Order: sequence, then structure tokens, then C-alpha cells
Amino acid sequence: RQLEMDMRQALRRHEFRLDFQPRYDASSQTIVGAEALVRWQHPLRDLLSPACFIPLAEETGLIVELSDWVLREACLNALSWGDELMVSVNLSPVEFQRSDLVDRVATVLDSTGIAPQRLELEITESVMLEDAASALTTMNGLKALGTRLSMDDFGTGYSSLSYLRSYPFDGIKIDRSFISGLDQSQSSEAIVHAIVSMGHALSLTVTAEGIETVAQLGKLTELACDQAQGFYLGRPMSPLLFQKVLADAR
Ligand code: G
Ligand code: G
Ligand code: MN
Ligand code: NA
Repeated sequence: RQLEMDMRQALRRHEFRLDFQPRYDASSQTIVGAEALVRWQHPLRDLLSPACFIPLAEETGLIVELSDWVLREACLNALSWGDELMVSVNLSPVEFQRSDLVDRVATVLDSTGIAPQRLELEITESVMLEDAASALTTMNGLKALGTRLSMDDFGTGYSSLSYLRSYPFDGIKIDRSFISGLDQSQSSEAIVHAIVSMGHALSLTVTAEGIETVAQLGKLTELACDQAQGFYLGRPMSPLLFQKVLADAR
């Protein structure tokens, strides 16, 4: 498989890079952190998005090596932002089925020296669908290290609500399909309102993602959503550009 060989080589040749998408406090609109999003700068192709290579990385097991790099690079970048901002990293469900995830995260925390509570790990509901018991063990292990856990793409799965009660989440990220609906339908507004209320009742930080218009941001603030992310506020950008955005905001 050509792409698989390319990927192994790419890891050695440092062809992967991270973009960061800023995440804001919804009411003050100050930056509270950023989400790391991996890209592959393939020498012979355009910039490849994770959708093109994460599935292959999962199939081949290369996801572990890639994810180790992503975690470490994300933490090192966060350290360059000062000592408060959060960094979020997406984890693949495949990593959750392996027993070594907690040790791997512990190693990254140790070797970078970042405060664990500044690292947020984003997982989707599929993690719990695969093997609910081992997912809980892994999540408890990650919580014991001091990292934060959030449920990504919230609302798109089948039983998101019951998972929130049984697993140690700190936050939820409302899937962008509900946010784009805010401009168009009363039902999206009702759903987002319900998610925010329920999240707060469970002491979770609620983040809206995929905000593309000022009207959506206004509505979310009205609905008391805690944090906000989306093209309207900031696109995924290079580490250098993110530092510039931070400097301009300070
Ligand atoms: O940035 P973009 O919209 O292209 O991301 C597409 C998908 O890839 C998203 O679902 C995102 O969560 C996922 N993704 C981005 N970076 C990473 C990563 O470092 N690890 C994993 N497992 N998924 C990622
Ligand atoms: O699945 P996850 O939430 O991790 O996906 C993150 C992806 O969402 C990133 O690839 C990012 O490029 C994309 N994204 C972030 N903000 C917006 C937005 O406002 N609109 C759209 N369409 N995509 C967004
Ligand atoms: Mn995400
Ligand atoms: Na998402």
C-alpha cells in the first residue's frame, strides 16, 4: 500500500504539522485555548486533511505513533502560549481500545512538563460503543492524570445523554450541525437550549463548534453557552499565526 509506506516515511521526515483553531469564552470573546488539528504536508500532493489519512492510520496502527507526535507537539505549542491557555487534542477510538493510552499520555505530560489540566482530550461517542467497560477504565486513568475530557460532536450519536452520566466528562462540544441550524429553525434553538441546560445541570463546560455567523454567536451567548469555536471567530491556523492572534488580543 503506497499511502501506508508514505505515511511511515512522513513520520520520519516530519511531514505532519498542526494547525490550531482558537476557542473563545462565549460572553467575553477572549481566547481560552485552541484545538490542535493535524495536517499532512505531502511532498507530492496538496496539503492532506485528516479525513484522508486518519482512517488508514487507524487501520495500520500508525495512529499511535502519529498521535504521540500530535500530543507532544500540541503540548509544546501550548507551553509557548503562556501558562494558562488550554489545548485540545482529538483522540481516535482505535487508541482507546489499546491498553497503553494512559501511559502514553502520562509520558507526554512528563516529558513536556505541561500542567495536566491544560490538556483536553476530545473523544466521540463511538469510543463508548466499542467497549464500554474498557473505555471507562481508560477515561478514569486519564482523569487520574489530571487531564480534561470532552465529548466531541455531541448530539450526533444514539445515546449521548446516558454516557454523560456514566463517564467522567468535563465538557461537551455541540456538533456543528445544530449550530448551522440556529439561523434556520426554531427546533435547533430548542435543542441547543436543552443541551446547554443539561450540560450545566451536570456541571459540564458547554462549547459550541462550527459558528460561522455573528447571529449564531449572539444566539449562543443568549443561550448561555460557555465557549465558542468556528470560522466566524477563527479558522484553524498555523502555530505562528495563532501566536500573532494571541499577541494582538493581549
Ligand atoms: O481539521 P479537519 O476538519 O480537516 O478535521 C477533520 C477530522 O479529523 C475531524 O473530525 C477531527 O476531529 C479529526 N482530526 C483532526 N486532527 C486529528 C488528530 O490529531 N487525531 C485524530 N484522531 N483526529 C483528528
Ligand atoms: O470533529 P471535530 O469537531 O474535531 O472537527 C473539527 C473540524 O471542524 C476541523 O477540521 C475544522 O476545520 C472544522 N471546523 C471548525 N470550525 C468550523 C466552522 O465554523 N465551519 C465548518 N464547516 N467547519 C469547521
Ligand atoms: Mn474536535
Ligand atoms: Na466536533
